[in-house]
Amino acid sequence: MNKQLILILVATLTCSTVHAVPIAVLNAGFEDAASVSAPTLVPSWTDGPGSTFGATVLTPNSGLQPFEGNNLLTFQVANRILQQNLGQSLQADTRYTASVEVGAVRNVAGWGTLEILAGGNVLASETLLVNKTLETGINYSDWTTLNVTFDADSSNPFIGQELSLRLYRKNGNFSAAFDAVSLNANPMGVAEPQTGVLMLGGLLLLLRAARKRN
Ligand SMILES: [Ca+2]
Repeated sequence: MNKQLILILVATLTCSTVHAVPIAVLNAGFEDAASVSAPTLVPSWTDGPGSTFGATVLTPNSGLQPFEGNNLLTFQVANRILQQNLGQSLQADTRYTASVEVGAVRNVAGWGTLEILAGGNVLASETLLVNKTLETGINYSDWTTLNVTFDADSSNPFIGQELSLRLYRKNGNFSAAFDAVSLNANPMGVAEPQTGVLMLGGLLLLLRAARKRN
């Protein structure tokens, strides 16, 4: 085999194995036992600006079951915010992808929101309607993944400021539930695995053609 081709193949494989780096979110599934005994205090999370005692950790024995573990998070009062400061700063040329599972604990309308922040500034926000009765909503007792993505380029004014995640229920009735929060950071400009696989496929075809010529 041509040495150059071998080097290209190795480089392609190396490129295609780069993965997103998870950023630790504490008590991400609301499983910390203290949550349940003191439901208005959610360990590792704090109330967001202007929000107090809005979040509740439930250990349901009927209706919506937790996406993972024994507990889920919900909000008994609208416009309450739960926030976690992550102890890591916003990095340039990085794609951040946050996700949370959103469900409905009541058969009424509710809105679940997930936000990525740096230095208290909202970088990206997504909201999911939770309502059994609307076709566009999530079915009662189902979970749907809510994803939020933000690309921090080198000119972003909040580079170096601390990252946070926020969960909240903007309006509506007591319905939206949350579980399994996560955040990943992925350096931008790195080939996605799919791209690497495609490149590898092309290179193998070239290799086969070169062999035939010899
Ligand atoms: Ca859980």
